[in-house]
Amino acid sequence: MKPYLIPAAKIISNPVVVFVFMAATMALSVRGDDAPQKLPFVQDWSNVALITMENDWSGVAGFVGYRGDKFASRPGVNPQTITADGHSSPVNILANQKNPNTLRTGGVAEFDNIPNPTVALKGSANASAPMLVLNLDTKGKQNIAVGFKLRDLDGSANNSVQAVALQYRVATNAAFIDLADAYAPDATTGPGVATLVTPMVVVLPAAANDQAHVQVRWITANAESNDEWVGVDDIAVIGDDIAEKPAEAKRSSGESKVVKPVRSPKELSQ
Ligand SMILES: [Ca+2]
Ligand SMILES: [Ca+2]
Ligand SMILES: [Ca+2]
Ligand SMILES: [Ca+2]
Repeated sequence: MKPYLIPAAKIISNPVVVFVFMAATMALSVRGDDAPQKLPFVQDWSNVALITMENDWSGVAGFVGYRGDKFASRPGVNPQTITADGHSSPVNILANQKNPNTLRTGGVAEFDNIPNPTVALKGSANASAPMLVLNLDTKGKQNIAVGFKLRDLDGSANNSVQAVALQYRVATNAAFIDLADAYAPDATTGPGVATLVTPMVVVLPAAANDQAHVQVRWITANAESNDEWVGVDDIAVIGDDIAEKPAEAKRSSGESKVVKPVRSPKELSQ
């Protein structure tokens, strides 16, 4: 960010610069939550100070949660089929929550007062398709791998078929594209059990390589019975550097590709 490099003395001596700088800083703070994040990127939600206020994502680089009101027409819709942009639904985070068993409100929540803090999703009649959106900058990267764990946090009597889908898009005004390999038909078990962990690793399609702005979205949908909280935890996104063409190849007219091996899911999870 160039403004931060301007010597303080010059800023103070120029009121116009001061005004422009303040305006730019304010704009950045408003958009800070959906600023694309460079790779490698990790978020395990262990810093419980990132989210402190209801519906405020400004402290969490790259993430915004939405409640997804009326995004599912009825209970039991497969969230893979919900691909519309979510910006029209309310920005949502139920901050500083203590107990997934008793938090009946659906939406996106931060459980920071449990042994392993996490952000989580739960559908309801109102929050019919809550979603968590991560903004990424993949410039110079390829083989973009997204790893995460879905955690059943809900040890209450609820025992729903709680499906969670992962989607992505490159243009932020396009429909999302579902990633079938990362679909969890039911990320929870029950009743009275909160132990299931579903680890996932998926390599994004090549369309996500080398892009200034890629969005990845986790989305669930109101289940037919009482929904359960599902944590979206231990998120890691990595990519391989796009190799420069060797000098020899640049001089010749032929297309010489440098192919790097894709990392296996086993390696990623280590
Ligand atoms: Ca965690
Ligand atoms: Ca918190
Ligand atoms: Ca459960
Ligand atoms: Ca339900």
